[in-house]
Amino acid sequence: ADGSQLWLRYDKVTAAEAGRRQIRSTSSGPVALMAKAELDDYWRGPAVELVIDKKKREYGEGYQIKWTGSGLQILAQQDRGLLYGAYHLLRLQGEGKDLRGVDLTEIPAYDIRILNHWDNLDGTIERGYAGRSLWKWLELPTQISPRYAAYARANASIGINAVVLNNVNASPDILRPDYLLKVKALADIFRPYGIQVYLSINFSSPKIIGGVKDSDPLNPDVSTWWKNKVKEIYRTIPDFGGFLVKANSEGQPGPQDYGRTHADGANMLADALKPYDGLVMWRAFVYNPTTEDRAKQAYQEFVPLDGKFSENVIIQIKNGPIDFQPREPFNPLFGALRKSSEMVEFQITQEYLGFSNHLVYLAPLFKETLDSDTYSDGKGSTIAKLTDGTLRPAKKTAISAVANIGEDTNWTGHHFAQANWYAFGRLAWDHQLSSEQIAEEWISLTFSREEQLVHAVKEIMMTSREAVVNYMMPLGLHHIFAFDHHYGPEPWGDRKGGRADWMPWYYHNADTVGMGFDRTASGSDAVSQYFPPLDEIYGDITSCPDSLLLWFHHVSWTHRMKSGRTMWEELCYRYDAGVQQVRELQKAWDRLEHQVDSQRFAAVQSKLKIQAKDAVWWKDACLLYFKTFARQPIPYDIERPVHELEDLKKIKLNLIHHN
Ligand code: BDP
Repeated sequence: ADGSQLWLRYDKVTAAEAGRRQIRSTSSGPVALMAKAELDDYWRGPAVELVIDKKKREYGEGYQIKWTGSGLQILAQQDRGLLYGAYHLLRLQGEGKDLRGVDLTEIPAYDIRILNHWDNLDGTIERGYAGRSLWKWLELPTQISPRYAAYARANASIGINAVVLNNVNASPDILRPDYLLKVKALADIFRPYGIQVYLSINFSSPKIIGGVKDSDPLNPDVSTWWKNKVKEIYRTIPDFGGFLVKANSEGQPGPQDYGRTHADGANMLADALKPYDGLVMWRAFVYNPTTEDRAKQAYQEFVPLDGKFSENVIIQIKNGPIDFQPREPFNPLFGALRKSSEMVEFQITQEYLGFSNHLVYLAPLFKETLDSDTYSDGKGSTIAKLTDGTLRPAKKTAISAVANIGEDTNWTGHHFAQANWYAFGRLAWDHQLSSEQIAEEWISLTFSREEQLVHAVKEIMMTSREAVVNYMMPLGLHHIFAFDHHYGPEPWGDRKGGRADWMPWYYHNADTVGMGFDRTASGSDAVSQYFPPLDEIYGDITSCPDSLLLWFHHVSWTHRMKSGRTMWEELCYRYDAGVQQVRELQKAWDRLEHQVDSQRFAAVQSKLKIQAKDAVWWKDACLLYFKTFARQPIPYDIERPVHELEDLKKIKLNLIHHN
C-alpha cells in the first residue's frame, strides 16, 4: 500500500451487497447527498435512514446514531451532522464494531475545526515536508485535480469543517480577482464535504494591490477598500469563512506600522466581514527583537487590549509562548484575556520535530495543552474549557492547526504523520478522547485491527513524543535548533548580527555555573504571567516539574534533581534515554514485518533509521557541547559519543526555508 488512502481504506460494496440494503435521506442538500453517497459506496451493514430534525438545536453539527430494530438511523439538525454521522458509521464498520442496539450522540466540542495551510502561491510550502502544495494555482480554476476532493473527504471524515488555504506570511495576490476565482473553484469542491474556505491576508493589501495611499486601518479609504473586497469575495464565495491575519510579526505589515493597535486592525477587518457572518482569526504570535524575554511578549501586547476586540474576532494563540517546540509550558495568554475569544493554534507539520523523517505521535502534545489547567477562573480552568465555550461564552468557538499535507502520494511524507492530521481532527471534535483511543482507531483503520498489531503500534506511537523530547530537548530546554531550517542541533549556533531571539544561546544560557532560562522574579519574571498557584509552582526550583525546569530556571550543573542525580547527570541520562527509546521503536517496528504490507513497512523502517541516526546526532551534539561548560564526564554507563564536536559543528544542511 502506498498510503494514499489514508485511514479511509474501505472497499466499495458490490452491486449484490448494495441490493441487500437501503440508504435513504430525508434531506437532499449537497452535504446530505454526500453522506448518502458515501454510505451507498462503502456501507455493508443494514439499512440506514438519514433524518434531519430541525428541532435538535443542541446538536449543532452533531448527530445521533440509533438502532431502530431493523436498521440504523442518523439524526441530525444539519446536513453536516448527517455527513459526520455517516463517517462515524463507516469508522465503526472499519473497526469491526457490532452496531445492534447502538444509541450514541456526538456533539462537536468546537464550532470551527480548521486547518491552516502555510502554502505559498508559487507552490512551495512554508515548513512543509510532504512535497509541494496540493493547490495548483497555475491550473486553477480550469483544471481540477482529483486530489482536491480526496483531501476534502479526508477532512470531513474526521470532522474538519474549515481550511485556510494560504500561508500566514501572505501574498497580497491571493485577493486579486483572478485568484479569487481559483479560490472559488476549491470552495465549490469542498462545499459538499461541509468545508468552508478562509484566507490569510496581507495587511498591506490595500496599498499593494488596491492602489490606496496606505493601509492604515483608520484611513476611511482603507476600510472602504476592505469592505468592497469582502463584498467581492462573498459574491464569489457566498459561504466564505473569513480571514486569518499575521500582523506586525516577523516582518509582516500590520496596524502598528501606522501607530494603531492590533485591535484597530482586527476590528476594521471584522467590520467588513460582519454583514456576512465572517470571522477574523487574529494571531497572537508576535515578538520583537528587544531585550524583553520573547516568551513574555504576546501576553504583554495583548492583555492591555482585552475587551477592545469586536465580537467576530478570535485571538489565535500558539499552544506555547515560544514556537511549537517539542515541549513548552502552555501560553500564559490562555485565560488571561477575559473579554476576548481565544483559540488554540497547534502545528501538525513537524517544523521542530524532525520534519517528516521522525515518527512523533502528536496527540499527547495536543492533549497536554488542552488539559493544562491555567487556574484563570479557579481550579479546573483548562485550556479546553476556556476555548470550547464552557467557561467563556463565545459567538463562535474554534481550534486550529498548521497542516502537514502536501502532494506526496501518502499526503504527509511519513506514513505515521497521517496520524497527526487524524488526531487533530478527532480532538477538535472531542478533546476528551484519549491519545490511546485515537491511536487505536487510526491504527485499526490504517493498518489492521489485529489486536496484537494494534497494541504494538500503539506502544510505538505513545512512546514517540517523550522520545523526541528526550533526544532533542529534555528538562525544558528549547529552541537549540540549527538556524532557520530547524532541522538538527546547533546549541553552539550564533550568527553575527542576527536577532538574539533566534539564537540557541538566548534560550539555553549555558555557562560554567549551569544552564537554563531564568524566568523567575530574579530573571525575566515570565512566571508572573501565570495565574496562582502556577506562578509559584513554576517559579520555585523545588516545585517546578523536571520537564520544564530549564524553561523557567537557570540551574547549576550540580543541582540535585528529584532522581538524586545532578542536573548534568540527569541531562545525560535523558538524552541517552531518547536514543534508547528510538532503538526500541525500531525493534518494535521490525517485529511487525509480516503484519504490515511491505511497501509501508519498508518506508517506515527506513525513516526510523534516519530518526535513530538523528537521535544520536542530537545526543552527541548537545552533550559534547554542554560538557564544555559542565566540565564533567558523561556518565560511564551510557552510550559513548560517536561524533567529534568539531565535526558536528561543520554540518551545514542546505535546506531552503520558504517564506
Ligand atoms: C514559525 C515559523 C515561521 C512562521 C511563523 C509563524 O518558523 O516560518 O512563519 O512561525 O507562525 O514557527 O508565523
